Amino acid sequence: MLKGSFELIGDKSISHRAIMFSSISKGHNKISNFLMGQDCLSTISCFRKMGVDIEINGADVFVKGNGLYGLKPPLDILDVGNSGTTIRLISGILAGNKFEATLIGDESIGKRPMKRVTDPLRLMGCKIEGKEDANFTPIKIYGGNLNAIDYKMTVASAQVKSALILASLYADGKSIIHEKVRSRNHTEIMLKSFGADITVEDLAININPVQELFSQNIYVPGDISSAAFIIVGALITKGSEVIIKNVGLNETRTGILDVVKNMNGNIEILNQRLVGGELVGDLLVKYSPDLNATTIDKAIIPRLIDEIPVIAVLATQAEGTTIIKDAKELKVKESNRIKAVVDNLKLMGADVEELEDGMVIKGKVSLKGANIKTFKDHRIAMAFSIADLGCDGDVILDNKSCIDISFPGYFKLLKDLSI
Ligand code: SPQ
Repeated sequence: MLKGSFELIGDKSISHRAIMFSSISKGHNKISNFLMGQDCLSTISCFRKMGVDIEINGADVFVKGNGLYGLKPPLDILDVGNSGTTIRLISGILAGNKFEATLIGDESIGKRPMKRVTDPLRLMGCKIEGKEDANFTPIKIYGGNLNAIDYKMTVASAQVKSALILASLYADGKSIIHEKVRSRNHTEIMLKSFGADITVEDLAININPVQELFSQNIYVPGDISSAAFIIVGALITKGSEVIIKNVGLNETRTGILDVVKNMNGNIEILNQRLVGGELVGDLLVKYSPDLNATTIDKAIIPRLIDEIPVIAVLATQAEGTTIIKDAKELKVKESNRIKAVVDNLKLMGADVEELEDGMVIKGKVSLKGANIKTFKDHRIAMAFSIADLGCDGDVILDNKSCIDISFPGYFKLLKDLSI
């Protein structure tokens, strides 16, 4: 069982944005509770290569911003490692800067589609070269002289939206980005605090270019996507009771809380407060023996996209048929997360069927130990470490180190909470 309370590590999405926006602001920035995960360290490394002075001190990061037009041409290739957020968002910034830069990443990044970003950036007048018509790395961006855009997005993606908002800061007039479905809005919230001229009307984001962004002190709230593993662990293991402190509760990220409530999970939000424009609170989660199945589809999907692997584990412990659909995007994450979850759950004895855009899971079943293929995907590794908690036998992960991408210290925390 899991017992105790702990402070949650910083949010990955917000940590990336804090480094990027600080780097293109004017003045000294302090970022507290920064996530020292490998993905966020890749973002730091890319901006250092463009002449930004970034110092790490414990969980704080100090960034001396170069100003909106002050980045230097990188002397070296920019390597984003495993980070989709870095490559998508940085492309928007590079498109606005008058120099050439080449982006590469690891094997998984090499398979993740970039046309969703490079196509609209080309429409803004940016010259971009890359494998398969700039769909895959290496991608070379020749930035500068962007025209404004009025663009209807074709995928529900915060990364595409953010890249286009960032490019719009450098455009020659007002841009409008129309979202298909509302996705996480940390870029809009944080850029406004840096002085960007951004207004949001329903699904339309209006951006007027500005001369400069101004430095900030940023506190990064805890990552609800990381909390998700502990939430599910506590819900499914007998006798558990955990308090997770300092969880980011931005409404565009809290789909998992709605799902847990629909499934009759015992979860309570305590001590809600607003920190730097983001809602934060503590979560009290207790073992829930009477979980029921649910359907997860449509507009909630972007609000819990990264939590689906562990929600699937939860569904195996719920009575009835859980349906997850409209989640095709899972196929182009760090791994094909639909296949990875379905195949591994089958190995553990779950009743699960793969769909083109999701999966169907019938519960409740007793899971058994298995050798799990993580595909070096941090969310798959953590989801199946949670499946291990209630199962008969042992789960053996073929790779554990990938967890450092988003949750350094994960196994120590799990051990500290386990009694
Ligand atoms: O950064 P990366 O590799 O894309 O990370 C993932 C994750 O599981 O941590 C997705 F694989 O999160 C994305 C998320 O799925 C982070 C993100 C963001 O910070 O803007 C947005 C989502 O991606 P998308 O493509 O839906 O915009």
